[in-house]
Amino acid sequence: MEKLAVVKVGGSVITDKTKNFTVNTKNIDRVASALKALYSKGWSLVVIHGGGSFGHPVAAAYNLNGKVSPQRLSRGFAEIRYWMTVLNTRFTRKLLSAGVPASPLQTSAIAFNRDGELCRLDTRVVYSFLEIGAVPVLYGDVVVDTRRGASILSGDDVAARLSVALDASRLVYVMGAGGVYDRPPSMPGARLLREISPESRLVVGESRGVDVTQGLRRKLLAAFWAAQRGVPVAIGGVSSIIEMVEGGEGEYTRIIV
Ligand code: IP8
Repeated sequence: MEKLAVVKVGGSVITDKTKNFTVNTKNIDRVASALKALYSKGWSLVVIHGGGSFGHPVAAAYNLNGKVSPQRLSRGFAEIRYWMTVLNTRFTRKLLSAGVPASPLQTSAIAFNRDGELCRLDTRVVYSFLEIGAVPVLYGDVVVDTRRGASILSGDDVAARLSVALDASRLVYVMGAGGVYDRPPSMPGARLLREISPESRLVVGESRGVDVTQGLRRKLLAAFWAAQRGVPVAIGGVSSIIEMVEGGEGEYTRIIV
């Protein structure tokens, strides 16, 4: 498929990570209008969003990535599934209103983890959505884990895996900070890095709010994994979505391998 972009929108972009179950309407509107512009220009899009203040606090409360009793596990599974569906519905509604044929696609219905790592993903469903011109909207989710019962699957990993499986022309990570900095962006003198490679020496700080999937660290590993398999990858803020997908000049970070 020509002109296919996989776009992961961070939970820190579409929710307020400091206030549980709160969406960031302004940012969602900005994401929606950028995606609409790309769709109108003929881009096929796969969108994946993160858990933000809907998924992460609930996953932490039920210790879903640690040791839990079977009762806590099934209850936690159900609660996270519920809250991620709520966030996905609210996000998708906005995309639809902006004119993007966004179609919710439950990640846990097509993915399995093994010991906390993605081991199986049915990409045929995603591909068939694209074939009819729909924009599948997946998300980081709690999934069945063949060893632990259930565990968290980050949207960062789903995005990387899909971009390689679907041979995407671009993988884009949209995050709250406008890209990758040489040190945490809140530190004085922090500088946006235009290019990074797996060899780059970075000081990665802690994410704001609760983050059970290790924030930037995990995102970079996923980004390097896809780039090493031939997918051009960019990481940046909401204002650079179009440039990142089209590969134009802009204030964002490219992955070089
Ligand atoms: O925010 C995690 O996805 P991410 C999803 O993309 C949950 O890492 C349920 C915490």
